Amino acid sequence: MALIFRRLLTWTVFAIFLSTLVHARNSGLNPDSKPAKGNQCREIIVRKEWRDLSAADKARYIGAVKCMQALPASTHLPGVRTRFDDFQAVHVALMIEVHQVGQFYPWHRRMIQVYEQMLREDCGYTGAQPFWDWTRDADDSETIVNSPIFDPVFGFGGNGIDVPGWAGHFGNFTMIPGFTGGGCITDGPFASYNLSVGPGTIPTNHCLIRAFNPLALNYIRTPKIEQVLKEPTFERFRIETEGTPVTSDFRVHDGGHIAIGGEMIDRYSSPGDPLFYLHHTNLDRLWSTWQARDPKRRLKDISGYTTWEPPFTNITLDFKLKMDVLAPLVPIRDIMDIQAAPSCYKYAY
Ligand SMILES: *[C@@H]1O[C@H](CO)[C@@H](O)[C@H](O)[C@H]1NC(C)=O
Ligand SMILES: *[C@@H]1O[C@H](CO)[C@@H](O)[C@H](O)[C@H]1NC(C)=O
Ligand SMILES: *[C@@H]1O[C@H](CO)[C@@H](O)[C@H](O)[C@H]1NC(C)=O
Ligand SMILES: [Cu+2]
Repeated sequence: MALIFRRLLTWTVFAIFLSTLVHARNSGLNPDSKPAKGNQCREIIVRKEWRDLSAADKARYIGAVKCMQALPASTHLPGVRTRFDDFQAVHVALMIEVHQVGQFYPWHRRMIQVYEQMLREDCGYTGAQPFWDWTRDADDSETIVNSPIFDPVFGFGGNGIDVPGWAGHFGNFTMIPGFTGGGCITDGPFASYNLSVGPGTIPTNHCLIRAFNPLALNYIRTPKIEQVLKEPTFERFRIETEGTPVTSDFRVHDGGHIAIGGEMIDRYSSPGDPLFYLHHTNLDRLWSTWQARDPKRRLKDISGYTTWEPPFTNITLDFKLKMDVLAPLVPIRDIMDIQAAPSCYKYAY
């Protein structure tokens, strides 16, 4: 028995050693973006889909988010009371700088990684940031109300109460059909947490609103995912996944926001819904899957303008991502590879 255990231990240590080597080799594919040296990870955490977490791990994640909602704020942005609000307010403050531009994907990757790090360092969470694999809900059913992500105990609570005629605005669309709900959520761990940042840019004391929209599931099914993973350049991948208002119809990024509705379709204050992080983590997973199909090229492929308005500048790997006082500036170069510091995570699938 002891011998078997010792062999197992030796094998585990050996396997960890081996995977370090393999990763060092992979990073070496990338000579002029210099990740190796200072960017090696001590540990790579594994991000899992929400329903693949154990009940205990779900409870630990929700507990850590509630911890963020009880910690004092670090920024001085309008409306903030807690650390959770800080992230929402940073997104409000930077909305125009980080959407429909080259830094859309890198900035959201960084935002989630800083959020994950705070859950771990300041709230004792030991797992990784979970993601919401849209296809698990959208492929088989016409309605998402039964999704485990909306479980009142082991999830984030359900739809808002019915507000007849609730109409959402997202991007250039003045009215999107198909919403249900539209009022305050009434169950789950976040029904008692009023937001103070948003809606939009105006700090207001308000409940978390949801408005499920089953029509949006058309945009987040497997065929759409397979289609965007075939895009040959980052430029096309970025536009074809971020969607409106750059594209005239919705894409996967829009689809997840609209499917949940309410605060989630507010382009400024959507991180007020804790599900924002599961949705955007899945978008990050999509980008990293796309990158992994041709790492030599795609770990360096970045493009797009840096602003909405002229004079236009093309983004480069040296462009610095900011997070107010929540984290130091990092150049895009440093977050291109999720398995290098400061990111240090991977996806379970
Ligand atoms: C939360 O916001 C709602 C309006 O959205 C309001 O009716 C309610 O009184 C607020 N609750 C608290 C405790 O401030
Ligand atoms: C949406 O609005 C932006 C900014 O006003 C504009 O540049 C873009 O062409 C519009 N897109 C569509 C699809 O109407
Ligand atoms: C910006 O990038 C586009 C597309 O890659 C290219 O056509 C254009 O010449 C670049 N502009 C500048 C100023 O480098
Ligand atoms: Cu955003």
